[in-house]
Amino acid sequence: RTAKSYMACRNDIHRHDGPFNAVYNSLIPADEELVKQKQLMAQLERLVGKEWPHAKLYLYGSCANSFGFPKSDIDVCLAIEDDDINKAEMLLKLADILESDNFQNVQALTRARVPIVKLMDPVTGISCDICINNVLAVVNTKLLRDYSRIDVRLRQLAFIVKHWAKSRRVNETYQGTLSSYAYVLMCIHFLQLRRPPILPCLQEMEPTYAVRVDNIKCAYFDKVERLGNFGSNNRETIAELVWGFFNYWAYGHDYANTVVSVRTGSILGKREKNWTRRVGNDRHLICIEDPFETSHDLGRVVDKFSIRVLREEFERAAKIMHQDPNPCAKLFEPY
Ligand code: 3AT
Ligand code: MG
Repeated sequence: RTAKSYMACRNDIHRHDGPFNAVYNSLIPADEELVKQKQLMAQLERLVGKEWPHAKLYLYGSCANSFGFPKSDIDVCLAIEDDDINKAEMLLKLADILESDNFQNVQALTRARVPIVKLMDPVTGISCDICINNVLAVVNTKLLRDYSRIDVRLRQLAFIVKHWAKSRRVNETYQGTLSSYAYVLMCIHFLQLRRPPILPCLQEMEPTYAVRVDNIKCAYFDKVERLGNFGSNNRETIAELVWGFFNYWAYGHDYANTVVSVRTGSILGKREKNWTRRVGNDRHLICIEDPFETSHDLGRVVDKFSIRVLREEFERAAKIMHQDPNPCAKLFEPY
């Protein structure tokens, strides 16, 4: 393509804002769902409080980070400050309590990587996973939610990327593709690097929120309402950003040498993180640094087969954004 036709296609991209906005609006959960979630949480708090008066319940994941789709399962963390708890025993006890309270499909998965109790609430129809002391997830949920409050374009972009990833089946960590959490971090990072930026780097600012979790210091500026219209000098619209996002991951990202880092709002070298070679099953073929657990690469689930699948899907999406007269229809075509 000539530079001229490329620019023409970029300038013309705005006509897809309407369809992308329609997709976004169709994906936001209704308020009644939040009401039901609160109702279920109150019920769980009552039951847990009877047995463990010092325990606290927190929502985490997509039901609380503002990037959740309608009818998603909810993730709950039971936090208890007690050094000698036995998680497995506690989960089994919790499962007993829930079962006696008429919850359905109650199941304690004590040997999972993150041990949980699963349940279904027949009153609200909501399914729920409860884990114990996964407090880092509660904190990273808050970070994502705080970023989403700064500029609506993050939520729009992330919903569209998540919807694309689910439609194209590249949101399956068991198959070596990326988690929703990883995709949202990729979107935040992308918006931090726009010029002018659409999002700031909250962890590089004077902290107004600080907690220590599992010996990791988690601190950042969380008074985002004070930022005003941070991104307003950047006028890019949703269609342009979707275009730019897929273009970056298809053709712009240096997979061999770099790491995307929301923590620093920049691109780091794999070398400085010591992520240059495979260690065990961690291959670092696409590197996304966890904002708090900085030794953790969210791309570590990706292997040499799934990296190809992923990159082909990024290229497919970029081509559709460049060429297709109706990208919204094609982009989300089921795999
Ligand atoms: P879905 O809408 O369910 O796809 P989600 O945001 O609930 O999206 P996940 O189910 O992937 O995302 O994860 C639930 C939460 O668990 C999100 C994040 O707070 C935490 N989490 C997930 N994966 C990781 C990880 N690898 N490291 C740290 N925290 C993680
Ligand atoms: Mg989830």
